[in-house]
Amino acid sequence: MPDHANDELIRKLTTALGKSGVLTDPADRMAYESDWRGRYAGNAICVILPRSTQEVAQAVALCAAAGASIVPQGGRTGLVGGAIPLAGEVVFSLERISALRSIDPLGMTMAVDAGMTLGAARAHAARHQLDLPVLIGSEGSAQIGGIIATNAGGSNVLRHGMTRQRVTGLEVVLPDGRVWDGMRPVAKDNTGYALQQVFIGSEGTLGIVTGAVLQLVPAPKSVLTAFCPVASIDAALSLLVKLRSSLPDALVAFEYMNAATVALISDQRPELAAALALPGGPSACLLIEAEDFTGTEATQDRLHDALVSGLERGEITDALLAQSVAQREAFWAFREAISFAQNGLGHSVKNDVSVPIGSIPELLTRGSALIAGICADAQPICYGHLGDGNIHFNVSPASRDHADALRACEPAINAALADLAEGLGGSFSAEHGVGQAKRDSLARLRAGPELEMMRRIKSALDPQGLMNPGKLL
Ligand code: 2HG
Ligand code: ZN
Repeated sequence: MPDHANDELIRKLTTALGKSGVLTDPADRMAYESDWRGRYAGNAICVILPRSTQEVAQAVALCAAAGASIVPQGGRTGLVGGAIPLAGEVVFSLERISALRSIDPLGMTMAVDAGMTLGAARAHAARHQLDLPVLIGSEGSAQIGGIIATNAGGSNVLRHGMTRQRVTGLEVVLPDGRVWDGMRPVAKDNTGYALQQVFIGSEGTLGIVTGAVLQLVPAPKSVLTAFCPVASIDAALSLLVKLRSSLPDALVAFEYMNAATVALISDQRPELAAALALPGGPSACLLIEAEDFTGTEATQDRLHDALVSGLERGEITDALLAQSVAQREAFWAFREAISFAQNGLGHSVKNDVSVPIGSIPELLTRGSALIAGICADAQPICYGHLGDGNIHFNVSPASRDHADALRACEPAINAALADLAEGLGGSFSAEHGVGQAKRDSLARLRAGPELEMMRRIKSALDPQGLMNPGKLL
């Protein structure tokens, strides 16, 4: 848009939201214009901080009238640049719309504003012995609107599903500024197209989620957590099968880290490795979690027995069982440190793929061979949610000195891994979405009816193409 049109839009937005609701100074905008990895950065016309759904609606209507593009933004914890402006958009930060609207302990639902953090929502639920079971390391920053717009996954998907499964109702500001109130706190609503599902995972390209009704679950009485060096990926899968049958409703997390990942953390965060006192050199490891609802020793005994037989069969070489909350936190701190630790090597390549669980060994072997053929000084940092078939097939340089070489190989690595995952019947983006990072894979691998349907939905709901341009499609 020409400068005078931008100025006019800023003036109108300021009249609607007040001076403190519109950030125009580059220094104030900066934090909203890039992601935490320093990978994506852009320039917005301005960043707005509306205080209510009505203010969002008013601001969207003003942008639509001016033909200005909009980037909805949550906690900026994403990995594909989906919430970061490119150039000349208005960033809508939802951070000031963060109240608890209501909680219904009997119906086990809560209605929240989209800008509430996931951590705050879980804390509200916990006061009623309930939980919002979305387990991601960034829960302190990630916002409800963001986890809905990206259909966040996490470490307990094998038990509780993706964010999609948690949403019973939504409130969305549509691209023309109208508000769709679909805040229904009921599990059953069989009235035609499940419209809320269209917005979940749409990455801000169809509207702005301003509120949600979320289905909660009873909070467990306690959580049992184990950390185990594992002999091989086949051994890990065989243990998974045993755990699923001995803890059918209790197994919530089955996380895998290859040996290079464990070595990376031991190197970059020695204090976290020391807290675990892992025996021997770095080997692949599992982080296993089960929930107990009985208040007896029964679940613990079953987990214990399954791990002992895993040890006897040689599937795992050790088993550390958390004896305290602090120890459990130490296990998870090690696991959640991986994303940041990769940054320490100067450049990281992210490929968040899923395949049917039985194909994981093939994925790892063939993927590693492909990477070795493309970039000599790269190391596969493979870890993730083995229990649901989702591996973060990431790649780091062998050392900081090789960061530029890896950067040059990134497109070829991404294409090879995306093709491999899709060829094995999986997805080139299991939980992180498409954003800016994976648009070429979407265009290449989902061409035909799938992409056409997406484009038609996009143009039906956002005919002006104002919502989050340059992302997803
Ligand atoms: C995780 O599981 C997140 O830790 C981030 O999905 C993965 O940084 C990554 O690639
Ligand atoms: Zn993940």
